[in-house]
Amino acid sequence: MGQTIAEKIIKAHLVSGEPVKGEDIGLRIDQTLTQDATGTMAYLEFEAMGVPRVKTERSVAYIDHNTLQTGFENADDHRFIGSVAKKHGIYFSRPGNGICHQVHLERFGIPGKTLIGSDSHTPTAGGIGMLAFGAGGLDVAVAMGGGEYHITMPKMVRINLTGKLRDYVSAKDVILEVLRIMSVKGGVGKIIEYGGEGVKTLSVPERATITNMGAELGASTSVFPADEITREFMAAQDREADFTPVFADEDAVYDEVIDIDLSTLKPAAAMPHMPDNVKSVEEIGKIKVDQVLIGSCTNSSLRDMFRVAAILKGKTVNPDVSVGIAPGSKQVFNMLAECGALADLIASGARILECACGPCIGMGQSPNSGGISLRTFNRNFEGRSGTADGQIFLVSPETAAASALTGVLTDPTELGVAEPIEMPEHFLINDNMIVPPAPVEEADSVEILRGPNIKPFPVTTEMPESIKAPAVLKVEDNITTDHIMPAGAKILPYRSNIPHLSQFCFKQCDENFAENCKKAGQSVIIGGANYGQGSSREHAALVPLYLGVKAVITKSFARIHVANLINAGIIPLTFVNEADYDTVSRDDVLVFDGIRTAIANGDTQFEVANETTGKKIAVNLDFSTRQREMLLAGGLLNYTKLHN
Ligand code: MIC
Ligand code: SF4
Repeated sequence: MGQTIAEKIIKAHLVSGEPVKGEDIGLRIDQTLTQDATGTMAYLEFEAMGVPRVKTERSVAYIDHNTLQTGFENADDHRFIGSVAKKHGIYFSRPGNGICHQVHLERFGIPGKTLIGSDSHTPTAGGIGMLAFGAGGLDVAVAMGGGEYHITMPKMVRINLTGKLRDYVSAKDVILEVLRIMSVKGGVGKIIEYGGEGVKTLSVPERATITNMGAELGASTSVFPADEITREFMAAQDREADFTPVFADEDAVYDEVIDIDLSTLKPAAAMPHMPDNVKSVEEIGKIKVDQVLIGSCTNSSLRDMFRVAAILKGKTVNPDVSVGIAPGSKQVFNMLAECGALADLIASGARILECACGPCIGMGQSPNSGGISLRTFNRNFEGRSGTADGQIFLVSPETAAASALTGVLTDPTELGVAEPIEMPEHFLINDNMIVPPAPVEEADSVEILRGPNIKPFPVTTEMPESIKAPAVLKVEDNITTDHIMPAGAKILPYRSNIPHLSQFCFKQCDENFAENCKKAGQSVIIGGANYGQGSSREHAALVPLYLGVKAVITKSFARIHVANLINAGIIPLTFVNEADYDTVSRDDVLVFDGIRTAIANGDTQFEVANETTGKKIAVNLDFSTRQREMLLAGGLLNYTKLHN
């Protein structure tokens, strides 16, 4: 039987388990990446493991998230990461060099290899045929130490692309269509592979836009074949030697097939406040716009910037719209400057931002009260922009640029025929902002620079035999990690200071969450479906751990978050009967009598007693053997220590 792309790469990297759908498998990881908002914690964890030098083929530490330096915290964390990188064999991409996923695609990604990154959009590298997963910092630390990365063998979905996109319809519209079809839960437990004749019409950056937002589907990852177009891209990056073709077999078998005819797609937008709330721009109509932001790891390539520059050239942005543009990398920025397109952007009145995540993670550029903001980003969760009532629409660079001129949401196909975009045969290669690690013989003398913002991470203890705790919080479906542990300019600087962060936990859902947890000592959270979707931030598990959360019971979990909970030693449970969700109320006291023995014995179900109502709640203990051992040990760090 033929194999899919993912099956081939998994087989070549399989260290433990059988690649049977639903089974736990351990993979050898060739490359890792971190960014600064999750990196400080990941490197503290790596240090705690006591491994002197990374064992991967390539590990890169990027500084791209916390670049707004309103105090010493971010700058200190950057210096800490830089020094750890130097000492332990990690390449360090300095602030200003660009967004991790964009730079990794340009300079480091290799088709057919595996990559994990402490950022949920790591699957961007699937655009060049890499099997790339977003993961918690601790998983990345373990992989840097040479450990396996564990996932549940996913189902395989094929998205069959035919036809060709019309002028001014773009890759963003493709992934928005996939989101419309599959929803933010539709990708859970699946790898999405793109294939078909239409693939040949898409450049590498366009493919990367599509794999990037596979994260919003909840998918394990997304991947394109590595073909002649990939080879050309890599050759233009002076990296042809790293190219290997990667294809699915003709007779590969998929669990699900979705057909999309590119030529029928229209410019689309994801409306507030979910990436799957998709309608065509035409259907939404010409609503007035207050802000337009172009950039982020989804849409900040040279191709995207050229398209925007061509639309804005010789024109002025609408007087009522604030327009910001952040090129994705120094390479993109530099090339825009050299060819004069940057001058067109500046002349139009756009505000040029540094090449970093910036407004995507609420680091500046929050919109006005109730403001409508069109963004080429990937997430429009409520409050993420930094303005609680901001209305964020996710659109393509073409739609963003056209609307920046008119001041209303505008279908860019109204612009008529698009000038073809000439991509350079050779990108400008200058890696002077990537600092290589110190040679092994000098590593000992590298001093780690630790600022006062770095606080130790919460201590985990072995799981007790029984737990008795109140349900301090009950939340709905689709709770994101932005709800659990908000980001933004005011909070992100404390990513290495869990005690300080804890006061912001779940603030959007319950002002007094942190206080209530502290009062209760230990506690339980009740959630709906797809709990923990969105970011890979392990802080959404570490902070509840610090606050005494012992278990989370939900209808279902998002993949990375459930792994982070287990890594932190918090028990993730799902209702056997979803209707039981309605039988638990906030503050009910729940008793988990004999939970340790049940998990140790390999039981697949367990009864939680609701002491307040007298009812019993059946929950699933849906864990692999390794996950059971981790939970019993009190998390991955304790487990790793036990097994080394
Ligand atoms: C995000 O887009 O939410 C982030 C910031 O990149 C996160 C990582 C984080 O929370 O630090 C992600 O997607 O993993
Ligand atoms: Fe950065 Fe936004 Fe991409 Fe996250 S989604 S890596 S914050 S640009």
